[in-house]
Amino acid sequence: MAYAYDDQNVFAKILRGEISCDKVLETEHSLAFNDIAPQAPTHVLVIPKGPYVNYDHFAAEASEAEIVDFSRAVRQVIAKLGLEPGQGGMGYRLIANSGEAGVQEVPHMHMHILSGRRLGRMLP
Ligand code: D5M
Repeated sequence: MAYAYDDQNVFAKILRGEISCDKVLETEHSLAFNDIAPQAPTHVLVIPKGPYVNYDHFAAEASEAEIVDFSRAVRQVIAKLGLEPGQGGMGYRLIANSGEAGVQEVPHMHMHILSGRRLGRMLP
């Protein structure tokens, strides 16, 4: 089944410059900015610039260049904020809510980077 992308979602508007964001980092294919409703002292969102609905869509249809760029952009944010575990940083959590079960609210693929405090366990 084809993935239906809604270009009126808030992250599409950020990418088009129609609304502003608190930018952390930008690469050729990705953009990182602070979450508007932070759930931890550090809460950054990383999005691909391409029109992908969720992680599933992105991993299935993005080019290798986009996937590598995205993966590295996540890591660049982590390094920029000094979060690298085992390298003096306190570590972090990555979350990509996708679809209904994931309770994804914004239908543009995004990765949450959470840190700044010891996060509660989500899995038993
Ligand atoms: O998370 C969607 C996330 O997007 C949620 O943590 C709030 C954030 N959000 C919504 N609008 C904005 C703007 N305008 N700037 C920055 N962050 C925003 P989900 O995984 O879809 O539930």
